[in-house]
Amino acid sequence: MLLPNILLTGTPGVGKTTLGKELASRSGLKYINVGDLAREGQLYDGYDEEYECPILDEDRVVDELENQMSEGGVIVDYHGCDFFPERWFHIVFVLQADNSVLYKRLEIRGYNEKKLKENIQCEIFQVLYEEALASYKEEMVHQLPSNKPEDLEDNINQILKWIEQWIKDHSS
Ligand code: DAT
Repeated sequence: MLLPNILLTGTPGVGKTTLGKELASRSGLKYINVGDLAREGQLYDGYDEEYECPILDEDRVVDELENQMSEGGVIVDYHGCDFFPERWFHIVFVLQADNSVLYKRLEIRGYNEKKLKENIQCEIFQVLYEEALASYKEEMVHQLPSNKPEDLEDNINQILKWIEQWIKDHSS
């Protein structure tokens, strides 16, 4: 059976992991968190002194994922999307949260003032939405509100329906 690949993107803290894991458990698709994958495989290329974090080795991440992506049925979660091959994904969701909501979530995570400010600005300027629009066909890119538990439930149900329809459309 053919299964679709789904990209979940958006500013850190918008709820990609929460949605991705729940969606995986309810759809049977496989969930991959690119941040975790990079950490486990040390898929890094240097260290960013300004942002105090390792720099993702995007080519190695792509190589690492290629086989699974060509099989299908993968949900990918990452706060970036311009380095994945466009052909990998059948749909792209950009999660979005209100500033005050996002601020609280990132504060709880212990982000420092600089990192908090940068991420809130990233959300205000819809950086990930713009990146998704620049990287994928416009009709594939969908924004999802991700402020409250009801949003999560709505998003899951909506995506489950989309998956079901995609599978029907691609079975012959
Ligand atoms: P991300 O993976 O985008 O960094 P996350 O899934 O770790 O985000 O979520 C960050 C926090 O927000 C976490 O404590 C769970 C909470 N959260 C996520 N989606 C939510 C929603 N729809 N309603 C309420 N809280 C949510």
